[in-house]
Amino acid sequence: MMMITGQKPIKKSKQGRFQILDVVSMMQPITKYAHQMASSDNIPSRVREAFRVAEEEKPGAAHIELPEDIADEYTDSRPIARSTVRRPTADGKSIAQAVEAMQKARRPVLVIGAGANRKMTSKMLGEFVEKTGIPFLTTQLGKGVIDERHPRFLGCAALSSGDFVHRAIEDADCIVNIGHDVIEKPPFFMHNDGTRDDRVVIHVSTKTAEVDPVYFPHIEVIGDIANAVWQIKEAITPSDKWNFEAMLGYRKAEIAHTDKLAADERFPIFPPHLVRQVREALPDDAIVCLDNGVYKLWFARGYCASKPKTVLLDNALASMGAGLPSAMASAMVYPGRKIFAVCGDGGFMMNSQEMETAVRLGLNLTVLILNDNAYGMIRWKQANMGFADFGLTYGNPDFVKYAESYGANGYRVESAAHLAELLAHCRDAPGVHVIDCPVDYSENDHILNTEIKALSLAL
Ligand SMILES: Cc1ncc(C[n+]2csc(CCOP(=O)(O)OP(=O)(O)O)c2C)c(N)n1
Repeated sequence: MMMITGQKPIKKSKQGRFQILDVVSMMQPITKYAHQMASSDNIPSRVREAFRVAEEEKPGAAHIELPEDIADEYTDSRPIARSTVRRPTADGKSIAQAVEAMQKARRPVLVIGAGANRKMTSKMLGEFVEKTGIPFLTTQLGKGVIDERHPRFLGCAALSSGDFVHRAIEDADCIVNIGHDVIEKPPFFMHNDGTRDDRVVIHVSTKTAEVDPVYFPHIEVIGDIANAVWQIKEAITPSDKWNFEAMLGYRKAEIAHTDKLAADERFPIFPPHLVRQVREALPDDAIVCLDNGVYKLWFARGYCASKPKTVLLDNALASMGAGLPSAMASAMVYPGRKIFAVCGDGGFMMNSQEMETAVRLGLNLTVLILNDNAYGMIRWKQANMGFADFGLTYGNPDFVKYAESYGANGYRVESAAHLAELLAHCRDAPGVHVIDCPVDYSENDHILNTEIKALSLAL
């Protein structure tokens, strides 16, 4: 993302410090590049630089501040064209080390993270799994990089620990961590506390690993990730000593557990059932844009993504309020695809005024609000920490009338069957739709904190 903001004149100010804030310093910690233009002659080089930094791995936001007086200057400088850049490829010796470690292992596994969520990497990883049969799991930001209907898919690491997928990782003796990004909640922890840990960890990324007490990989394959995966795939010979039975067994148990929950048609709607319904209502290339709340865990675990970047979610700062804006951006970039934002009532209300923009721009999208009249995620956390339920409930507007007041369409779910009808209707009808869906969160704590851990541990 490239952002340009204005500023009062910097050379001479008639109004003293009025309305002047150091925006560049404010942007610095949250962008890859933040710069104030102090001379129009430098605009082409600074703009070119901002794009270079924003686009280079890992891509991110860049900010330029353009003060009024600089914007008003004349310059002979001309735009600077982009160069053609190829990312360096991984060195052959590191590829050989990785291949040797994987071939020696009995139970290798692939962990697919944020940095692997790129078109060519997705293709290469698909080919790699086809050739080797090595199972894979993803972080939240790696969701959909390989079709999750694949029989070698082990699950998405959405909870911090104790899930079926974590048991599968514990079973591995060689973890190939592809596109690891430290901003994500780690899907596994290495031990540096005397606990025996014989697992070999291979880090495949564009950058060397940032070492911390729970991550200090043994082998690093550094370079373009898609190319590295391709090189490893070409060099590796599948081993007849590999045994994935236990790992796949954990996944089988997870599917059985989720299937049972997803069949529950109670009203207010049960979150695992809602996830199932959304999946069934949407085509493969639909984009689900999650806000941040406890339902994100249900979606990350249970929504079967079959294509890359079809589940947009934030596993870093996880700011509430992102669901509707990311759905709007998706609808603008992909007008031909079905776009669904999934928000909590709390997160939706943080940016709900953007419905005006969505309606004005004529976007086609649906917002599904999971309504519990509370900050459900924090309720769950407080319950788990043994605190009294305090300060987390509130009243909401009438979401149907609220949507209508913006010129959007509003609906309220009255049963599980009605939810299915509404999802199908909103998928097929143009315009902005808002579905107010009462949810039953009463079992979040028990299932996510206790039941899953107990079931996976018993295997
Ligand atoms: C801007 C922001 N403020 C606070 C938080 C901390 N936080 C995470 S989830 C959550 C509650 C979300 O409530 P809601 O959107 O209603 O979803 P629910 O968990 O109830 O499904 C809060 C307060 C955050 N992630 N972002």
